[in-house]
Amino acid sequence: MNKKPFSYLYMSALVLVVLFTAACPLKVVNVSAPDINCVFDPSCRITVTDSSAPIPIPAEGTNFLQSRTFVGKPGSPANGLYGYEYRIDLRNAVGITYIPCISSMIIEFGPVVSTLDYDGDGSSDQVFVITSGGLGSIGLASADKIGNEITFTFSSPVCAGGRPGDGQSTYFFGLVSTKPPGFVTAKVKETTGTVYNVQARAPQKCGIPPYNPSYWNDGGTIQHNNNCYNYANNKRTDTYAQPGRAAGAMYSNLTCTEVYNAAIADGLVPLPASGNCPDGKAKIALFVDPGVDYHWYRLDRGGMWSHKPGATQATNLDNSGNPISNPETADRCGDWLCYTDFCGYLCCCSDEIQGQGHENIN
Ligand SMILES: [Ca+2]
Repeated sequence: MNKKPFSYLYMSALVLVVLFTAACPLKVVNVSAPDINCVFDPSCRITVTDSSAPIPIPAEGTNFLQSRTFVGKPGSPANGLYGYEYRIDLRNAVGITYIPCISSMIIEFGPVVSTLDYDGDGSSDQVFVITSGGLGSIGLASADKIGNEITFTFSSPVCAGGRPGDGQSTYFFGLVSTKPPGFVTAKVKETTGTVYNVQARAPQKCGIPPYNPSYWNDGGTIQHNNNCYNYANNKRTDTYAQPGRAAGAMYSNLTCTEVYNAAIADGLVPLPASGNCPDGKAKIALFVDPGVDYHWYRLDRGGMWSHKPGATQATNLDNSGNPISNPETADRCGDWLCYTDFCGYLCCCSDEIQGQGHENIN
């Protein structure tokens, strides 16, 4: 294990990390409906999926956070991208002991598409607010991104009313991702400072990586410090990650049961009976050479499997030099190691980008 001395080089790396995680204001523009739909559909008509969840503020009546999603159609600027719109509606919420108001909302959204021109002024934008032709009356003061989280601060507090129908709603505000929707927990903040967890929809964090061995086969730091478990999870740690170690539950014997359970302790989930991983997760397979070693394979976006034996190069070939359509039938025996035992499949939160998987492994 290489331990690097604490150095000024390391300190400057830390400073850089801090700079890159600082709040980043997104460019917000006002738009009108149905014009905004033309960004997503050549006929300017979009088909939407709506969901909503109540916000547990101290109020009677009804209130909700609405999540609206749609897909960019061929021939439109947003072809193949996913549109997301949100709206907080307190119009029919009635304060009980006081009139509650909401000041901001935080949602884990991930990368925001920044190449589309929503207001038609010729320059690209990141967030749009539908200030005419749609519901609501309150816009955004700002949208700030820190890491994967975006804080939407409303231009004025969104308040319940003294009787049904007297409360307020935000306008729809929207943004675009390359990833399809999944359920997340948004944080909605009252002006009192109280934060409420509310179900919403946002881009799925997980994704399936393509086979791209050049990232891993650098002949240096990445290749030599990331093993089959790193590769299967598509997460570079440079620590030769061991199943269960990050969770303090590392295997102690090289058996299927122990290594499989150690991976579960890391947060990976057994493959459902359907055979398909949920929530955009990636499918990986575990084998052991009992008492000697374990080995992992991953299913890439193209439908074929690949692996990275220890510190050697990532490859999509088995030990006989054949492409791997099924790791259970692949040749898994070499001169020294023979991974005879199939332990099962697991699902992990990988990513489309090499090395950027989201599981907490180490
Ligand atoms: Ca613009």
